[in-house]
Amino acid sequence: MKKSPSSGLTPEDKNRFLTQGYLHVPGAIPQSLVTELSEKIDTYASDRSDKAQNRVDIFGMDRAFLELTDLDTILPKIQGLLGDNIWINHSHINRNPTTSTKRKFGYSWHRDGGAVIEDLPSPVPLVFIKVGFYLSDLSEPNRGQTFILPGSHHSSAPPPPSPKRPAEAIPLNTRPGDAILFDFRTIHSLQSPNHSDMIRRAVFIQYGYRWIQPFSDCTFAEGSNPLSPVRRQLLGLTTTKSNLAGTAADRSGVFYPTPEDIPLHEFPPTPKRENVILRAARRAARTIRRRPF
Ligand SMILES: O=C(O)CCC(=O)C(=O)O
Repeated sequence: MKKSPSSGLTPEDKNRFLTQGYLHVPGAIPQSLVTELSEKIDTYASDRSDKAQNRVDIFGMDRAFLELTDLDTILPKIQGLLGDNIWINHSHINRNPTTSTKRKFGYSWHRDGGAVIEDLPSPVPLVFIKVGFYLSDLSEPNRGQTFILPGSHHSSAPPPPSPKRPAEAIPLNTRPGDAILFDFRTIHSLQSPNHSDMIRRAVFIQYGYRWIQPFSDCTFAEGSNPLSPVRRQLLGLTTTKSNLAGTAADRSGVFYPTPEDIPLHEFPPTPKRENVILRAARRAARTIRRRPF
């Protein structure tokens, strides 16, 4: 696994993620983005606004969601855990109004990944990480929190039956703008009853190796602003062909990445590159100040 020069993942983060199977990142996104994305979720889920909704392909819905893809609070941590040969192979928004008391609630305990868990021998390695961005205030009980079984990524025991909540399950109490990185092997619930009168809104983005297929449509809406090289990689738009140094033609850059496949090698900018950019910006500012009007 190739790591970026500065991974943004502290030893404490790494230790917590590896032992617990998840990592809570408070204040991962600014409040202005929380407000904007909450409004977007309401817009795209307005046809059945009284029902729980889970809709995929969010960059195809609206480019505003792209702001979540390369956050410097999150992406360097993903790079630190998975390396740079990654892309986004799944995304969805969840909108959960007050839970009806008429139907019995099932927690739907699960690991992510479906056949990945079924097909690979145990212990299954870490091949993707899902990030949950929580936009609503879930710091009080009974607001539809995701519950998690810490450490269950190390076990091959099946998830518990749906209606029960095991004693060791803990709620992920988050504030608007917090993110949770989920090891896909960690058992978690599909939300929990929302007995408050507020709506729970969350966005989920899954980062995995580029050689893993999409879990759902991964399109993106056209717009006038070009995508940055890093976003192009994360959306699967940088794939080249390699000739393996002249030994064999036309091998996919997904498996044999060339430097053009992986702009993430340059992210986040190294301090040296940042200094060059800063110096150039300061020079430009001085020139502008000196120019006579
Ligand atoms: O909405 C949630 O609480 C969790 C979503 C989830 O389990 C999933 O996307 O796999």
